[in-house]
Parts: sequence; C-alpha cells; structure tokens
Amino acid sequence: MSVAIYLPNEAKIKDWCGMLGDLMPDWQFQGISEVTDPDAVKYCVVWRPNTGSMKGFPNLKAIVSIGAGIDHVLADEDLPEVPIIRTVGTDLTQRMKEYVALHVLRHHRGMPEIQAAQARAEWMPIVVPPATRRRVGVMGLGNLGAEAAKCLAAIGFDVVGWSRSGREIEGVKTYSGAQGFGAFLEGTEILVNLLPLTDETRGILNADTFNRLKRGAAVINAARGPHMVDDDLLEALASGQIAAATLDVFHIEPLPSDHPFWSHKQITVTPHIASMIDAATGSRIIAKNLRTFEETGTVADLADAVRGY
Ligand code: NDP
Ligand code: OXD
Repeated sequence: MSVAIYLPNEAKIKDWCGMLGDLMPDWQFQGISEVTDPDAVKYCVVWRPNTGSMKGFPNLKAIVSIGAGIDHVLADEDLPEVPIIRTVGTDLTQRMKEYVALHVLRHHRGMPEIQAAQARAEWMPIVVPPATRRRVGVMGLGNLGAEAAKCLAAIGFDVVGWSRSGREIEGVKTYSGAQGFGAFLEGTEILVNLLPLTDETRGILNADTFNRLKRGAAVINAARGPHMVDDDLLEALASGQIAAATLDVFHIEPLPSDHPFWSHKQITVTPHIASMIDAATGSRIIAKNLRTFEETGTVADLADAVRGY
C-alpha cells in the first residue's frame, strides 16, 4: 500500500516516513514530491498541503490530517473528494487542557501585571476574586473544548461553554448556536477559543464579540489565527474593553517579525504550541487509523468536509 506524505519541512517528511514505515513495514511511505507511480498512492498524510498537490492521485482513498483541524486540508482548492481523517487522541487533549489551565490561571491571578511590576521592582500585591466568582467561557465543546471546560470547572471556575448543536457537560452551563451566543458571552471575563476554523467561525473574535464580554476581559485564542480580527483586538486592548490576550495561532505562521502582537505589552505570543502532536504518538494513531480505514472503509476520527470540521 503506497502512502504519500507532505509537511512543509523536508526533514519532518523523512521522520514521519521512517516512523510510519517502522510501524507498518508492509506499507510504503514516501514524500509527495518523490512519488513516481501516482496510480499506486492510496492515502495522503499531510499538514498544510499545497493546492493541487494531491489531485494527481486517481486512486486516493482518504487524506489524513496530521492534527485535529482540517482547515489546512480544505484550503486546497483542488482537493480530491475523499474522506478526511483527523489525528486526535488523549495526548492532544491533555496538552490543550494544560495550556488552557495555565493561561486562564495566569489571567485570573493577574500574572501579566505582577510580572510588569517586577520589571519595575515594584511590590504590587493584588487581590483577585476566587475562581468560583470568575466566569470563563469556552467556545467549541469538541474533543479539546469539552475537556478544557471540565478541567476549568474542576479548578473551581464558573465555566460556560458554547457549541453549534449544544452539549451537556457536568459542571458547565452550555449554550448553542447564534441565539445562545450573546448569553454565553455576557459576564464572561476570560474567553477561550477552541472552535474549528470554518466559514461560520472565521473572524468570530471581533469587536462585536469583545464588546459583549465583561469590560477588562482576557482572550485566549488556541484554535486558529483567522478566528481573530487582529485590528479589532488591538483597538479593544487600547480602549480597555479587553485587558490582555494570549495568542497561540496567527493569520500567518510563523508570526512575521514586524507584527504588532510581538511587542504588545498586553499580548502573550506562543508559537502554535498549545497542543502539538508529537511524531511518535501521532504516527501510532495514524498507523492505527490507516489500517482500520483500509480494513473497514471508515474510522471514528472521520471529519465532515461539508461541515468543515
Ligand atoms: P472538534 O471538531 O472535536 O469540536 C469542535 C467544536 O466546535 C464542537 O463542539 C462544535 O460544535 C463547535 N463548533 C463548530 N462550529 C461551530 C459554530 N459555528 N458555532 C458554535 N460552535 C461550533 O474539534 P477539536 O476540539 O478537536 O479541535 C478544535 C480546534 O482546535 C481544531 O479545529 C484546531 O483548529 C484547533 N487546534 C489547535 C491546536 C493548537 O496547538 N493551537 C491543536 C489542536 C487543535 P458541535 O459540538 O455542535 O459539533
Ligand atoms: C491541530 C493543530 O489542528 O496542531 O492539531 O493545530
């Protein structure tokens, strides 16, 4: 069985070919640009593929996204119409839970202000309300959002969650759809975005959303850069409507060195590391999914290309 692999880094393509090859010695893995027999390619395993890079494989059965999001696959305007398999798992969920807890607690306890005071050698004891009186809103209640919301509720936060179809999560008040969005945002002091990037969610972190939050709220974007309207965030920070933001994802990655986010005192930039799948774990999950798909024609981690996630 022939599998073509693409990541925007040659060394990583070699690593993934090696690891998947060790796990599936009866299958053949090669970089997309090295394929000499396009008819033989049955699967592609990709992260941010170039437009048209998979259209030349007439016998393709499925595309595997090296990651939870499939927006980077759907961005290919010449995408073959085959099932798309996400790569998810407990490691990915655990890492995201850690990232969200870390940054929610940082904002909750006023760490950015305390660190700024330290830089001025200023002793600045600040008293914050207990977590039970701090409302945190989680947008997206899928694999990642639901676990992050549960973790925040376990710490003691007043957690609300928002999804498309509505989900029940113990200890979390949930809202759904456009009609529930306003009530979800009202009173939220720390907003965490874990939505997939779709036509409906692009630009959702905008002035209107910020204005509905409690004044002085913090925003954490760990989903995708295009969820954020960058200029609206900068204006909301300048006006005091938003006090601080932690951003892991950006319109252009790596974030260009002249982007105003880098040096903004109220913004913490992290380089898309909220929850990276490590190659050893990821290749085990992908190997299992490839075998299952080949044997049964489906897998649990199938994405819905029409829905966009
Ligand atoms: P899932 O597909 O499991 O869940 C998506 C959630 O978003 C669901 O609850 C869904 O609602 C909700 N949703 C989708 N569209 C809408 C909408 N229009 N309005 C309201 N809610 C909506 O995704 P994951 O939890 O696995 O991942 C979420 C995203 O996190 C990924 O798509 C990726 O972009 C990002 N990510 C970022 C990483 C990082 O390191 N920064 C790492 C991994 C992922 P419903 O439940 O009704 O379907
Ligand atoms: C993902 C990511 O989608 O790493 O898994 O962003």
